[in-house]
Amino acid sequence: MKRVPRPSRRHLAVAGAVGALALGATAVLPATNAMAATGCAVTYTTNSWAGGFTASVTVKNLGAAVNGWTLGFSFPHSGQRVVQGWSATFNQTGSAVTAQSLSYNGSLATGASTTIGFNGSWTSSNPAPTSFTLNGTVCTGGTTPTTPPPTTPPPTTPPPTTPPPTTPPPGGTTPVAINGQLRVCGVNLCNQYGKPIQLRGMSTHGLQWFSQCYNDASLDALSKDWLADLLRVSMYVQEDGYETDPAGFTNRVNTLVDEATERGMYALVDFHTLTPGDPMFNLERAKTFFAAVSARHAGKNNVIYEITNEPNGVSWSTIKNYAEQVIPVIRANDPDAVVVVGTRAWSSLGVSEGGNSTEVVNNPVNAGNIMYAFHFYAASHRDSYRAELERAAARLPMFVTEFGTVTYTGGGAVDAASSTAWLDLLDRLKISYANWTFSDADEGSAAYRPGTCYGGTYTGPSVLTESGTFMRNRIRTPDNFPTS
Ligand code: IDC
Repeated sequence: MKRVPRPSRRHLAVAGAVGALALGATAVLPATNAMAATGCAVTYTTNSWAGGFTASVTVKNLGAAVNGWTLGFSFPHSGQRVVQGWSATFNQTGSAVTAQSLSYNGSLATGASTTIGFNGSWTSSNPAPTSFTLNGTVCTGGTTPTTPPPTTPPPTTPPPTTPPPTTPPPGGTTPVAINGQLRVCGVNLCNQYGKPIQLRGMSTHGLQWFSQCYNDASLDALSKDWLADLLRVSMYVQEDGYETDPAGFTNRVNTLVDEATERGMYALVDFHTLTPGDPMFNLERAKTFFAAVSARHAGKNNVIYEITNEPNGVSWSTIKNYAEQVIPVIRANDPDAVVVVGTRAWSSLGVSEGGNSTEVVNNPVNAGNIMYAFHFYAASHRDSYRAELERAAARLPMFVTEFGTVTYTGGGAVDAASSTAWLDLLDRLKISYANWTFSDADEGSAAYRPGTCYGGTYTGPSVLTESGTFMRNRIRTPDNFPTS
């Protein structure tokens, strides 16, 4: 532990003032303003199981507006630890915890509230903290911290001879019921227990061409026959897509997100930019679209946002600039949602235009809880692309939001050997993926034979293409999501 020289009284007083100001550290608030934050109220709720818990902490500012805040509290019991937090930067020293606001939730007007949370661990008991501070001011705003009793009793002593009970996932066995709200932890996508998971699923084709393929029967097949975790909803912006009917396409996306939700699948909302390759061309459309969609689904825990499909012919710094303008629009409505950012050269981390992932590692998007997209087509992209993805995945949270078993044209024969090598790599690295496409397009990448979507039957071997058969076999294998 770092040894700090004991400050004199005078230094202490100065340190106190700086501490108060630190709440608004980046703001030009006079110290008195920050000090004027005389009140706050905190609601602390937990969902607890043997040895672990998820805490949700809502902070209401009853004092003057602040721009940047730090919440402080102490755990009553020495065995309580923050394991993985979200929507704030958590630090724990001994039993004292601080949670510092992020760029998107630092401004709290008088009367405004924000919710942060964390996964924690505990040993012999898990009581709620009894006192909170906001920028150093004690929260006396009246809300009593509450801790419902653990849903499973704490371990008994002496320890049982049978293995400790595993907590059944609350509320069912679908991917979303088990994993809940996802968040990025390190380079992984983690579930509500703070454990890395991989989502495996399918991408729609362009909604402007294949909406007949997305109905109750086909989505039931995807969830119950394919056992998919994820539906990527591909909404082209050009090529007769969103730009021709923003309200209509926003509705179609919203409906499909609802359909995925009903079936306990995650929904990946793909703003499918392709030509032109500069995402800035669609910046205003992206802001309008994501403001609407994120507001509509803010209360859900299964929505992931993919803000640009395949930037091409543009620099990484342009893509980063675009991301840093679109992400705050989403976060304003849905602060916890994971956002995926496309990468240079058709989401190849730059490789298809002669670059590599170093440009992202050295200049990441300035936002938390985000991942980066990587796309490949197995018959066109092989070892050198696999090597670059593996290298990048050690440093960056990666999500394969689109790939094909065929060539990059979307057509041609399935390359089973390369597809197997790719999926084995993604499984080993726990990289989530969506396959192009869950449709009956007349091209090798489509999972269903042409005409299937006019027939109404989506199960059984006769409706699947070679790619569909291959992908269904891969996706159907058990997920074994960790729940403790
Ligand atoms: C392709 C479709 C094809 C359609 C074309 C239109 O498979 O039916 O005519 O788009 O632009 C991508 C893109 C994706 C492509 C796909 C296959 O994200 O839109 O779909 N692909 O070419 N990147 C690499 C390959």
